[in-house]
Amino acid sequence: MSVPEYVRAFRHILGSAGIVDDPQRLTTYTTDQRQLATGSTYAVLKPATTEQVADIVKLAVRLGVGLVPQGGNTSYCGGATPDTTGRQVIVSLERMDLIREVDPLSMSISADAGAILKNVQDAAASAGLLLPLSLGAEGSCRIGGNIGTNAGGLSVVRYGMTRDLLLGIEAVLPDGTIVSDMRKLRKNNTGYDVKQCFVGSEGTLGIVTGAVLRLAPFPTRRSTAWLKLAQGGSLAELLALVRRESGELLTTFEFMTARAIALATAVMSNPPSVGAGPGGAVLLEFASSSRHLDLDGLMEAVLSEAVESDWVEDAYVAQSGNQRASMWELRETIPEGEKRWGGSVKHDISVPLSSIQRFLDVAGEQVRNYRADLELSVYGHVGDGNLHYNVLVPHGTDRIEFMRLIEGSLSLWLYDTAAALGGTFSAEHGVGRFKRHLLEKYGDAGRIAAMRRIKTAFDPADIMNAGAVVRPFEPESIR
Ligand code: FAD
Ligand code: 2HG
Ligand code: ZN
Repeated sequence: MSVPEYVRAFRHILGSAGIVDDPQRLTTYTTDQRQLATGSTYAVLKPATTEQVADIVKLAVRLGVGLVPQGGNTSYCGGATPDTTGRQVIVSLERMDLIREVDPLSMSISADAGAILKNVQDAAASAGLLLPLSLGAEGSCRIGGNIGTNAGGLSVVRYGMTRDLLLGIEAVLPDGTIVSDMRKLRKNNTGYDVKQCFVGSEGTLGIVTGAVLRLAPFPTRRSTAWLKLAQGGSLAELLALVRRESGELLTTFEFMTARAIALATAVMSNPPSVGAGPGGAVLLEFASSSRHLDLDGLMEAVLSEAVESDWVEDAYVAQSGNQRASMWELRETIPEGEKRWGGSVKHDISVPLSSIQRFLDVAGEQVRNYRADLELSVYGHVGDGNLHYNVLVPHGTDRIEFMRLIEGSLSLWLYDTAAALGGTFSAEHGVGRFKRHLLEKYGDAGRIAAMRRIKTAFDPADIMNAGAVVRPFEPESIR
């Protein structure tokens, strides 16, 4: 069959509103958000219902067409971008964006997989509840993409990652079978937890079409502080102190170096003048739905203990909603600041909390030994042991060439250091197409074999997002 015949066959299922084949309109879907990879496709399919998803998957199997699920296309590892063969077709969930139900007593929300995260948060908030998944891309990423990458973000320290919030799922398997398990149950020990297979699978095991997510009471009170860290203070010990004294009220513990902060303030119209100490800065937040807790009093007590311990030089507690918002804006603008600087080579490192300081010390030494003039933008969700250890592209240097150079040398030193400390090369951004070689290099052989068995069981023909994460076994090697 020719390309126009494929397009006609998909249009027959989806109608004209359900397919984009105008080459000009395809480009926003075929390049990843960091503009590192441009794939090729002749169509973007936009189903409007789960049944349509099942029908296009069945047709794709019959025609031998590869499918690449896409949500908001905000991910970092090229998993939502087709390859360059021109044989894969994108399945965008953007027309499936309904909030299906908010159930305040069960504290759950169900939504189509194409719903934008911010819209799901807002729907929960209007019922007085919190969807505790929060990230800088929340205005454009979609629930299916959050599940696909097991997104983390800014309140994992309290609420966990997407995996921890998922109660139920609806998904289409690579042969067109619909898995319909949109239950709101906290307890359901009835065999394998199939929904978890889709979490972090980056579109390789099927297409998620709906999800039920766990909600939390909406925090009516928050206390937000900015801590300037002293030289030589221990981040892990500071975090342990804060955790111990704040109980379950801690929602955010975000670390930033002065350089990362400067990148953000350079692009903000009205940046707060909070700054960093010699050890960097921490954005700390406590939140509670209770009207009876004195969060600011607790924050003051915790901060004075931290200052006494010599880990913190100075600290400010936000005195208004505006002050809080601008502290948050500063943190969330760092990725944009890096972009406007001219880009960075990103390392989404995770190490056990007890090794954070060791990682920072060894990695800092490695960067200095590699090239003393390199600048770093280091920040991240230290409450979860996750550092974004990014190397800025020097001005006047070609971004892609620099990235290739660093990724073939310094990046491997950094990943070796993380691995030696029991850490990983991808904390929250996934594997996608860009980090497959790292999975092969650093992944446990048995674990990779198990992943390939799962992939083979779900998708032996490699219809779903071929080229991302792992390959299935060849049929003869399964036995
Ligand atoms: P996409 O990029 O469209 O897709 C991601 C992967 O999921 C792809 O492999 C795709 O094939 C698959 N997929 C998409 N939809 C489906 C579906 N319906 N069914 C099956 N598979 C699917 N990430 C974090 O974890 N924490 C952060 O703090 C964070 N901050 C960010 C800040 C900024 C400014 C930006 C640009 C990104 C940030 N990210 C962060 C990364 C990104 O936002 C997340 O990975 C997000 O979860 C991706 O969602 P998406 O809808 O854009 O997915
Ligand atoms: C964040 O924490 C995101 O802001 C982006 O995960 C990280 O751009 C990055 O390196
Ligand atoms: Zn992050």
